[in-house]
Amino acid sequence: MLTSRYILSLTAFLFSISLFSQDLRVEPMNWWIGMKNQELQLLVHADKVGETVPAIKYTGVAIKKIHKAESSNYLFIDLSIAATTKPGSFPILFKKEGKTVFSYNYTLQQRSAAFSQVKGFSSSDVIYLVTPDRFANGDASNDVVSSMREKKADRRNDYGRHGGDIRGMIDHLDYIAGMGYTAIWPTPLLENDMPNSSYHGYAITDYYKVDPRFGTLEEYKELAGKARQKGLKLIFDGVVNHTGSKYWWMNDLPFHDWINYADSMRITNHRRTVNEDPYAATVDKELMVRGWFVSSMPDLNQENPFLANYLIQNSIWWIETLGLAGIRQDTYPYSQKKFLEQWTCKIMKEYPNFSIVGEEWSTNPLIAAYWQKGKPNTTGYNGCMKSTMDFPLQSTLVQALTETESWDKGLVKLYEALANDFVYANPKDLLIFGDNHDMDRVFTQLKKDVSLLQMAMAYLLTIRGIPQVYYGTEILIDNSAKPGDHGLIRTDFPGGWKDDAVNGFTGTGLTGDQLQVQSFLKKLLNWRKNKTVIHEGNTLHFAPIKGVYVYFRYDKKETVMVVLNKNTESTVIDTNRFAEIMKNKKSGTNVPTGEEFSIKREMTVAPRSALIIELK
Ligand SMILES: [Ca+2]
Ligand SMILES: [Ca+2]
Repeated sequence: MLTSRYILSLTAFLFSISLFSQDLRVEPMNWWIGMKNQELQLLVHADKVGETVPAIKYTGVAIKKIHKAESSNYLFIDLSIAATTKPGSFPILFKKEGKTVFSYNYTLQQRSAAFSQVKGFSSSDVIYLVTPDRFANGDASNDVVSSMREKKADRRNDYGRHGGDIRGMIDHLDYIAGMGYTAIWPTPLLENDMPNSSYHGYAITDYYKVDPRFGTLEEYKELAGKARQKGLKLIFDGVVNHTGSKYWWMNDLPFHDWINYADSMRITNHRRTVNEDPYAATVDKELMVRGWFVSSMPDLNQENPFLANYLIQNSIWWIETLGLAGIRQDTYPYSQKKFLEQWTCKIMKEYPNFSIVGEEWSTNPLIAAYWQKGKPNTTGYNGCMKSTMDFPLQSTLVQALTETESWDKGLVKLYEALANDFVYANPKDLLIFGDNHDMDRVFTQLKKDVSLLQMAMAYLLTIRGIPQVYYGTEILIDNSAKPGDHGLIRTDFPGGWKDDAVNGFTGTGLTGDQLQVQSFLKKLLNWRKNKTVIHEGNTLHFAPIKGVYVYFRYDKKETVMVVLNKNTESTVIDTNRFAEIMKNKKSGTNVPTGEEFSIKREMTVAPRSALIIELK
């Protein structure tokens, strides 16, 4: 029989559970002292928390303002955190009629001095882009998480989860660093609790949670730390334009205008040029930035100042938590411009050496140039993003290598594309690539021609810009069986799963072609690491003639000559034409082979090849 005292204490215990352990959410969950911006806005979510009054007693921390939302289940609290505040924890008490209804233990840590000065990615880097679900399965125990909406892992389904994870990336950092890459960009690792196709990561359902099928926050921190030790910069794939439709707040929005077209979903018109177009109609501009990317991804209204703060602070939280070197921002032109200015500039103010690259999928250099910091724009957009993606060069490179040569086709297109550099504020900060996770594998685009692939890679690794290579390009992963199929584009890296017969990491079972391209890239990537002439040097190029395109990268110390011969037979070139740059250079080193040779007037270039020569 229960004693009355026991009943009393049990009641008190249950009461305290109901008060303190309810689903109380405070975001950001923690913060730092020593940030340049000493203001912080907390989002608080709990049942009727909007009817409470928060209180904090901690020296240096003051509540400046409390904002109620339209939903009574939210509060937004503006804090100021003085520079002199000591690191530590304190309770935030939420009181109603004098009684504490909720309590949250908030922690302020000292900001990392090293992270605040972190050097972003630049033209001295080569980025390895990885789709984590498809790279390596380092922990089979997280393949299926029963509480998640997508119940199965199924490697036979191109659009299912295959089980790759953070542990798999950690396990293969030595391979990535050994190949000569200096940065790694995993596609998003945050929770995507969606009923299907959750593997790709772009339908985030909690901005503060690592998807448990990829691992834990501790593992993400371990990845960041170990990558840093191995000289690999970590890039975060950010998605601030939209979330997944199963985002936790979707059933209880703080404000009606938190989401665009919250009542009657409309899909964006994808007419991205409205951002630049001086004649664009308002109706088209509105639909472009407010329409949903797809019906399962609600569009965020970044004009709501609380949402804007939430997204900016979230990005800073991840940079400071992981010591990130950069952010790749998804669907960049779909966000509201004023927000993009705030988001980029506030991040760059906290981390002056950081790098951000935005995805603007346009093959028009005028559109790509528009978003780069330093570009004067008539529409008044003035963001702080240093890099933009060179989709124009990507499509031109493939055309240049696959078209039959003529006056206006083939290599001349590549030559003329580079002439467009005059529109960019800073061409060397463009992200250049042969493919990425959203388009056919470059090997497929180049019709599975190994020689053309090597020429494409030689070009990307010697021309201006920040090269990015999609995982598995080095072992000729292709999707030629189903062009355009995103699931197959993001195919499993062989050797990433325990029982794989072929192993791209060790070389077991690779074909001669695969081994050759892997070793060619390894050589070139490692050579490029310390070549400031490639990172920062000048460029001089000569109009292509008869299927041969010659360009030079040079600075005060060095000159590198690159010859792309597209012909299917060996071709003789007359080096007298390049006298203005070659001057009296008498010999050179063939970079991929290491072979030394003397420069003669006539130079024979092997069929379908790239010759990269350090001139002496
Ligand atoms: Ca796994
Ligand atoms: Ca939008």
